[in-house]
Amino acid sequence: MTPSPVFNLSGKKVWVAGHRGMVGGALVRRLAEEGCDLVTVGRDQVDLVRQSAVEAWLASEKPDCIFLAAAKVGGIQANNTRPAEFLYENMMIEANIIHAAHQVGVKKLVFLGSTCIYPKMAPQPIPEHALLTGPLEPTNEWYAIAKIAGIKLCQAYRRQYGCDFIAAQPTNLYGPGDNYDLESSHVLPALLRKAHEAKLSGAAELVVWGSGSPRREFLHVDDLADAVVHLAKVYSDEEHVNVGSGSEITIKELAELVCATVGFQGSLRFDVSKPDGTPRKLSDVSKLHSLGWNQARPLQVGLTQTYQSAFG
Ligand code: GFB
Repeated sequence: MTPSPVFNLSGKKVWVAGHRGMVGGALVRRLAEEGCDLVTVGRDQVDLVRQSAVEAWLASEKPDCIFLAAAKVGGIQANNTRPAEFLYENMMIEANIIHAAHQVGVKKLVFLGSTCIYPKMAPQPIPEHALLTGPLEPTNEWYAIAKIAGIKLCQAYRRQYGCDFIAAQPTNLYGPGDNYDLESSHVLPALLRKAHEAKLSGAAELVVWGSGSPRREFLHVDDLADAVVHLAKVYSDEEHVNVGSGSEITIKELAELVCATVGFQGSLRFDVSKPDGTPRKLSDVSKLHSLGWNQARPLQVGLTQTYQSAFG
């Protein structure tokens, strides 16, 4: 049974922080259905890493609700090679926005984390309470530490000041607005681009990073946005909530699915000089389901939609 809303978005002033990103863009699309007064601001006007800029913006806008989707994000290689940027920028963005939100009396804040917050060898599927029970995956521990700090900020401001700040932990995402740069992207857009270009050029093979054996869970970003808006309305508690599809696939299987979707008929070559990262990362989504959301589209459907909109 779906819990009754504890927060009504209709008529509220809502700021999507990070609206130019993949997640923020999806939230803006989804929130257009909620009858709220949406506000956004670009980095050219407010640099979220600067505390004074964030404080001035929030003091002038005074939103009722914030979706905190702004973040420095990237795939395994970007995370692994730019640790300072991933740790510093994410910690600053979160701390600035969460503290200033408290100062101006924001009624609801939803912080977006990531399933990489969990220990590398967490039990699968990963329950929310696995947080901080073991060492992190080294390729993304910088980003993970920043995201864990964001969850803890929400909890701390709830405990000390009674703020209704919640945290959602999306799994690996894909969809409109994704990054297709092969050096900094995640695996799914990278494979779509590689397969598309290989098909066009008539290449004999496609290079997949790592062994192909890691397992990942993928969620379409529009499904994520729908789940997060649902949580904003029905959820108010200290513990974060996993948001995933509940299904996993190996990277090799993903590469095969991408090749079939794109129509590339060459072979796969696995470049084991590249890192595998965490071996498995499947969210336990029973809490999300118990809160009344269970709408994830099948990967094959989302992949076809994404390929057509990005390359069709
Ligand atoms: O999506 P991805 O970059 O990030 O890589 P993570 C997932 C898996 O796909 C790894 C493999 O095992 C990669 O080695 N892979 C195969 C590829 N071919 C490719 C390719 O062409 N490009 C990329 N990028 N990967 C990220 C974290 O981890 O997940 C972030 O680094 C964040 O912090 C994000 O949490 C959701 O799933 O390993």
